[in-house]
Amino acid sequence: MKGKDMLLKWVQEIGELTQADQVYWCNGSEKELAELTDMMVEKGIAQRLDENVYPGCTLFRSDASDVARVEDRTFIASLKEEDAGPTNNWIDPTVLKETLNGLFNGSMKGRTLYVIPFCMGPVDSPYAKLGVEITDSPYVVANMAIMTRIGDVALKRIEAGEEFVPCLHSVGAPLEEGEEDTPWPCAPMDKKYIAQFPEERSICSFGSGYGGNALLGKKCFALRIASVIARDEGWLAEHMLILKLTNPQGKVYHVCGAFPSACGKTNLAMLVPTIEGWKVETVGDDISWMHFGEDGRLYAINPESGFFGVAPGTSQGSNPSAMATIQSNTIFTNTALTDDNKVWWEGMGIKAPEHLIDWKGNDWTPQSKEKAAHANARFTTPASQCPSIAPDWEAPLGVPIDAILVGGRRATTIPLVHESFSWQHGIFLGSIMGSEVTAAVISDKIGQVRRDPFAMLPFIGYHVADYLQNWLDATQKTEEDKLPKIFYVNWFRKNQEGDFIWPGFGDNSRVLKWITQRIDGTIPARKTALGYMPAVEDLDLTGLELDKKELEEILTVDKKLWLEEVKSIGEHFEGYGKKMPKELYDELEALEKRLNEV
Ligand code: SAT
Ligand code: MN
Repeated sequence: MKGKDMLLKWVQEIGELTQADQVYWCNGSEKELAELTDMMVEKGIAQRLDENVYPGCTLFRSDASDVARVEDRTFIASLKEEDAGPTNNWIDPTVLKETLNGLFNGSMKGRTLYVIPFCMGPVDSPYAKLGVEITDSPYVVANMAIMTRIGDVALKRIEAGEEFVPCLHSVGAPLEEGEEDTPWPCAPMDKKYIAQFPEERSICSFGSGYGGNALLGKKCFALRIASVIARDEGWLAEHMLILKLTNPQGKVYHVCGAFPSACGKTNLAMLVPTIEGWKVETVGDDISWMHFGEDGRLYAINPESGFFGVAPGTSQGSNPSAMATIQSNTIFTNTALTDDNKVWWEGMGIKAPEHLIDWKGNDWTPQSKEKAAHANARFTTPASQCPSIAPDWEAPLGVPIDAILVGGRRATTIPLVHESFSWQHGIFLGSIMGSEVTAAVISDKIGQVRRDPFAMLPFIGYHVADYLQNWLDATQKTEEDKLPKIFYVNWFRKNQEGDFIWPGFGDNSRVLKWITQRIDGTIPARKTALGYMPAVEDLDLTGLELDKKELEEILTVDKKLWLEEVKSIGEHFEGYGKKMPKELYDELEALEKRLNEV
């Protein structure tokens, strides 16, 4: 959609369809956000935390059924089914629109319709994209105000004639005359729809108020719709953190990392190195839009302006920068609440108090069987407050990327780190990524390994084979030696006792150091069947006491397990259909051959 007139027309149409009580245009001011928050506190939708400890912070509790993304209810409604590919749910867009029209009809009765113009990317970036979300959820407005640049800054660009993505959202719970509202209205599962229309470049989300289902700038726009735009325009929209790394000599590197939801992207993006003289600064923790610069290198911008991070497990030890960031102006969702109005969650590094109110609003004591915070409890917090934020995190043209990490949670098989032989081999590594499913999605498969190419399985807005082809095509846009080096990492290997072998968190800087040495060509590597790997001695392990045998184990190729892996990768490729690029089958064959040679 384009232009102010189209926007006004669309808002009017939706206002009539949904029968909202009133329409409110968000300007993005601090005053507006403060008033909205006051209103939500007054209505009992939100609770203010202790102003002395957590100024400007609120806590929300979701409905117990509405706690994470819903992939089964997420649709890519492309004109042709084959364009959605085998990994997406597809419904004919005409049919889906009819269903949605029925659902949105009167869905905002008794509620305010908020219009949120928003900008994904720095407002002065030529790579930024505009959107307008219509929602009946004030919680969504408050979150969007943190996660994106909302209001007049975005409206100005729309008024100047730029295209915008219309994003329609309703919690799907109209209020009849005199009916009392609930703190977290939403619709039952079979009425939830998270719908993307790739050709039209529009989004329609019904029935859920949570995270990626409702904050439509995030996964729906910045990944599903943007991946389609990126394919058409020749760039990349990816589920990746972006970090800036400085070595003791002051040399700077930028690294992107693709990891599935709840696999530590936020922690890695804010890592505090445990090795002397190294520094990590944060550019983004979830999404990276990468364009080819005039010099042929890939440059990344973070389209978001906040972090929607997993609370459980976040502590002074695991992520001190996140802990400092969330101290003010932060929205907490589904954490536990202490008797003195502070938040608490499992893995916060603070002993559980004798009494809490759990995420469902019930009394909780350390004897309780259930967790006090939901495993997917989240904080929504402004990036600008992060002590590790890179000074140039809003650079309009982005930062040049030196390395791309791919990885997931795998207790076995995948070594700590290996480097690809070539760009094509690196894309192969991204395409075979597997990870244990986390609580970031409502699923009965939590804990089971699923293939998740570039951590984009739930976020590719088109055919997965075409998506992988778009990655391969990078070598036609630039010379291979200008492209980032690709590394496959796995921080999550476990020993026989089920304990993690690698300490992770700040110690991941040791792996990052090896990666920069590989970029600079200052350290040799062992050539293995999988790729280039460090020997134990090649890693800087100063000050670490680790079991050498276990370390060797996570830096070895287990031929038997890998031959099984090859079989499973073959099946997974077959599942992607005939369009799968031949280059990836070639890589699989070459891998099998190398494995059989050792
Ligand atoms: O709920 S979100 O999709 O925004 C979080 C995630 O799964 O990464
Ligand atoms: Mn994510």
